[in-house]
Amino acid sequence: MPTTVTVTGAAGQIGYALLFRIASGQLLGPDEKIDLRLLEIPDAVRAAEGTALELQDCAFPLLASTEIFDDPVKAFDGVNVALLVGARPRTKGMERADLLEANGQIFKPQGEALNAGAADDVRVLVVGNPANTNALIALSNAPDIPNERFTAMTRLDENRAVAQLADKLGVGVEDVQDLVVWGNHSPTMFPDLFNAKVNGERAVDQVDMDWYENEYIPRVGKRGAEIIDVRGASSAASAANAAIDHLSDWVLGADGLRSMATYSSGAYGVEEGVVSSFPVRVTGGSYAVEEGLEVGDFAQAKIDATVAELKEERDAVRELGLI
Ligand code: NAX
Repeated sequence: MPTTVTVTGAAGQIGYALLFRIASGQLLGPDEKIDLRLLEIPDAVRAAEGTALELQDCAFPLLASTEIFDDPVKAFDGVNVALLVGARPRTKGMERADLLEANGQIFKPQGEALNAGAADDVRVLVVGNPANTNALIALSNAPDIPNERFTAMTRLDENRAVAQLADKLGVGVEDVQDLVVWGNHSPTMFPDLFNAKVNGERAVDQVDMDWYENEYIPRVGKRGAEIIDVRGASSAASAANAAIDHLSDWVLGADGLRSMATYSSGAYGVEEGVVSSFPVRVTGGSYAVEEGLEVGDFAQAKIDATVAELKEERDAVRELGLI
């Protein structure tokens, strides 16, 4: 039986960078056939149809079928892997509460639709921003699905952090291990060099603290804005790449620690009930928050600041009746 993979926002720029990689086997491996479902709003269905024509023209041996939907109930019926990419961007004059409300109108019904029809083994990755809180909205509206089946993407932040550190130290990205980011997918996220290693040695010992705090953390946190400034459009291929990394690690396993935003059970003092990025270890198709890591005063203050932002977002969507 093929695995059913649903991608929302399929006609968007991340969708375009993502679908071909999924269909070619980079998400689930070279032996897994895929029933691909594309979910879009009615106005973008035709563009999604165009992408489906191109998928057909690739003649991917693993792509068993491609279907297009504008109804989440149908798109998520029996889904095994759901990539929630489509979201409402912030437009001029929009307040944060408006943004959360607009996205609530997307992620609440999608959570309900997943609850109604997803397969028992469903894995959900929320990419659409504000990703952590959108994941919280979706999981809160899917009471029959265990919370740990919902994750939000901070892997792009992790990959950015790894690449920037490797560049600074003049090493390969493969020499950097266990570099995880904590907290929100926003400029407040915290890339942790205390638990990361470079060629087996503690990363924080190989950099200057002033560079770490005043150059590295802001550079990684504001990388999305830098891409928009230089490219004239937001990150797309790198975001799609991170989504593939996140889900393929979750399904197929990975060495070392990874960053995933997941429902907090209170570990490391992160308030229970927010969706925060944690260091996780993935084995046998499931992940667990790593226990016993070093969190000193510097790291704790950074984690507290990013979690404070998550709590504000959580309170705002609670007030709006979305969770
Ligand atoms: P685009 O605006 O190119 O595409 C979004 C697509 O979603 C559009 O085609 C739109 O029609 C569709 N859509 C809107 N509402 C929908 C609904 N209810 N059901 C199905 N589809 C719907 O945005 P793109 O550049 O692809 O980015 C998508 C999202 O990813 C944005 O929210 C963006 O902020 C977020 N990102 C998240 C990142 C992360 O690391 N977590 C990084 C990259 C990116 O910024």
